[in-house]
Amino acid sequence: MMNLKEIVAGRYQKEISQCSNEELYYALLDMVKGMASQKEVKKDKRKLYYISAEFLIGKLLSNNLINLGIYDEVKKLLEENGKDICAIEEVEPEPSLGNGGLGRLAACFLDSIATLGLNGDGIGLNYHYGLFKQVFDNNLQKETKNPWIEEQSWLNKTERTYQIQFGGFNVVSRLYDLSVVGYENRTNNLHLFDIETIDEGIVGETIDDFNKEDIVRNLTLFLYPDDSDDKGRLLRVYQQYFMVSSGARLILDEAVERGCTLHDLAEYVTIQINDTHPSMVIPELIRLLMERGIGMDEAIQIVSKTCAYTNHTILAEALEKWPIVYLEKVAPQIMPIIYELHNRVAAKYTDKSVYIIDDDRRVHMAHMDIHYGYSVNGVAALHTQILQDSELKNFYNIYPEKFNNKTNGITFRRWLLHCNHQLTELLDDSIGSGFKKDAMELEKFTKLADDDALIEKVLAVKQEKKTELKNYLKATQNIDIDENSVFDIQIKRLHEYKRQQMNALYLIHKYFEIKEGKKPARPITAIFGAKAAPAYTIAKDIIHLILCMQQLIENDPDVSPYLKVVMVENYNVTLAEKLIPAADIHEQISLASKEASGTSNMKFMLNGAVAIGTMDGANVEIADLVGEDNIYIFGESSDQVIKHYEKADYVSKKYYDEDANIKRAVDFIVSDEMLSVGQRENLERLYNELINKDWFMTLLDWDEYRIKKDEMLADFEDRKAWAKKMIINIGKAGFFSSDRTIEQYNNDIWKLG
Ligand code: 26V
Repeated sequence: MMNLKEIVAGRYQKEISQCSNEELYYALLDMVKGMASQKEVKKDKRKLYYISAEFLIGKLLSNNLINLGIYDEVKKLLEENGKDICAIEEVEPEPSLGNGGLGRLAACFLDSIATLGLNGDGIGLNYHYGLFKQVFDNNLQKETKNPWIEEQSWLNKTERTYQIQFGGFNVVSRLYDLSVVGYENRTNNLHLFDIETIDEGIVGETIDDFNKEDIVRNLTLFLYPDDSDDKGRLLRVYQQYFMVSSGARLILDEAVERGCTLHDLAEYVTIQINDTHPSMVIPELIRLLMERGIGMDEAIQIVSKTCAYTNHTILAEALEKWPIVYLEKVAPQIMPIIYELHNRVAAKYTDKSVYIIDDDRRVHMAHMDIHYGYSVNGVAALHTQILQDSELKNFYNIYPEKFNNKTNGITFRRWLLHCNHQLTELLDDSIGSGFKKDAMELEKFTKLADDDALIEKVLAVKQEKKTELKNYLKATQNIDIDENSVFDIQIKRLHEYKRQQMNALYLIHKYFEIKEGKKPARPITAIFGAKAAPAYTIAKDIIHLILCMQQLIENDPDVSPYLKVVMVENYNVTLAEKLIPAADIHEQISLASKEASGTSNMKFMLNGAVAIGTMDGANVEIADLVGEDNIYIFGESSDQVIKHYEKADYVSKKYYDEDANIKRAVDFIVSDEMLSVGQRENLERLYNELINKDWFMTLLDWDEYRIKKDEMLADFEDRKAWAKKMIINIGKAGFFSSDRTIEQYNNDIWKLG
């Protein structure tokens, strides 16, 4: 370890004990950056680039200390000087470079790539304000700026710059690097591109108060700016082209530095395209290869052996299709290539559903990836199956050999070692420390499920984490929760398919039961954390409903001793690290077929929470592993749901009319009580949506959900039997280590040395 004492003396002419937490944070930042940069990196011939519009990396200090193997040592040194490492962690701002699962997955993957000693870097954008910061005002979500880049930060400014050409003007792209420290292994890089001319000053009071057409100043200000209008959507295309053009140049330059002739690029490089946001890398690479003297046929061939595509959603509205007029405006130089790629497909196939350009003159980004990439993967077994059987069936028929599944995973360094020291220590004591390198060793824990002493300890760890959460929420958000209640947690982006509204309707039902004198065996604390996209009206209405319920119940002395609803403000990685270890129950209740995988389900399981969920995404694999006694499954299957869509036979009004409980709960949304704390416009809109449309079938599974959750809450009271479920969940979580996922990507797709 470098000498913290000396760094502190050099910077501040003080002793550690005399420093503020801020001073210590910056000194540690210095120290860790120094140590990371000193790591020897062997320069392999073949290299992976993981290109993604999002990297939701979370705070880095503790994670880097853990991965460098010096966390305990630093913690002790600080303690000896009267300092608390947790308080120092609080100083670090969280980079908000992602929306949710897709971006967090990319961050877990970088950790595992470095930990497995693989030669692979990330490529993305250095958004200055990132995703918005959520604040609640009058029970409504408001979006504000989320600046995270400080004078001293994890970013390293490099000398690498590129001229990026847009239709009619240029910008200068500059590379910033962030070290990705593997667990007791090599250090890789996250390459984040930015523009030299960015101007944070152009943003007014609200986050959409800036000139969206002033690309030279606004390009990297926000992640996914509001895309409800043309200008916002165009800005996204500018961002995407900027990212891939900068990235493609970096990739080619580095390959040449390693001795590549460009004709042999596919031996030197593999590029993983994370969803369709980076898909323009395909035509851009072809263009750059041609610019460097390679013929069109050969360039297309080379790129087709270099790029691989991961699909993360089957939601039609999330599969990008950019109008040709947008691309002509942003990057006219790649359009001739896209036409050529399209024409080659059109010459071969008569089925227009596999074309790149459709009759409305839109470019289907995923179609380009599938035709001109060498691998297509889904992110959980069910998801990949659905892609093959329905969503991408016509492509699967052409290229069965390209399709493969890679079930998602999570890094255990952050989601166990870092966020749950107590459980880590208990595992260390009971099964040894092998699980830290080989997650499958957790399986040994399941053999101890009947050990009474262990059961007590597992319950004690959970209790401690619940108390920690209680204290944290009190200190940071002034929210009071009862650590002896059951903690039921749903945290994820707000989307109708994830069905937070179904959970809310259950809680309204509980409210009525309590009013009628039917009290739960133990108080329930239902916790939500979610941001809604700024232009997604119904999602924001659901947040409004939950916040109104929070207030209404809080003010009702008949109900508040037994039920508490909490929506935490500005849910992010930092909050997830506190919430997940404290959960008793976690909600994975998406409409079957819609959640590609989910990854919080894996994090909760690893931390000893039990799921209530549908047979969707990775829940299916979790259920297979833990068995039916250790997970609460309900609801219609993905096959049944897909049939409802095909036949268009789901009518939510029918459920509303025929089930008195549903009717009572839905009506309560527009009751006088609710309207006394909420806005009529929002609540009525949500009410009407639920009974007249309900595209994601909230009411379909509601009754089964209610019955299952009641059963679960009753089971929770047998503490010993419940602890056994916790132990099985923890012990079976090894499969969901992102080290396993990355090993599979490497064996099947990347083939790095
Ligand atoms: C993008 C858009 C763009 C515009 C309109 C609406 C919309 C909705 C969603 C998205 C992003 C979809 C991609 C995504 O985040 N997928 C998530 O990926 C996770 C990692 O594989 C996976 O665990 C989640 O199930 C999946 O939803």
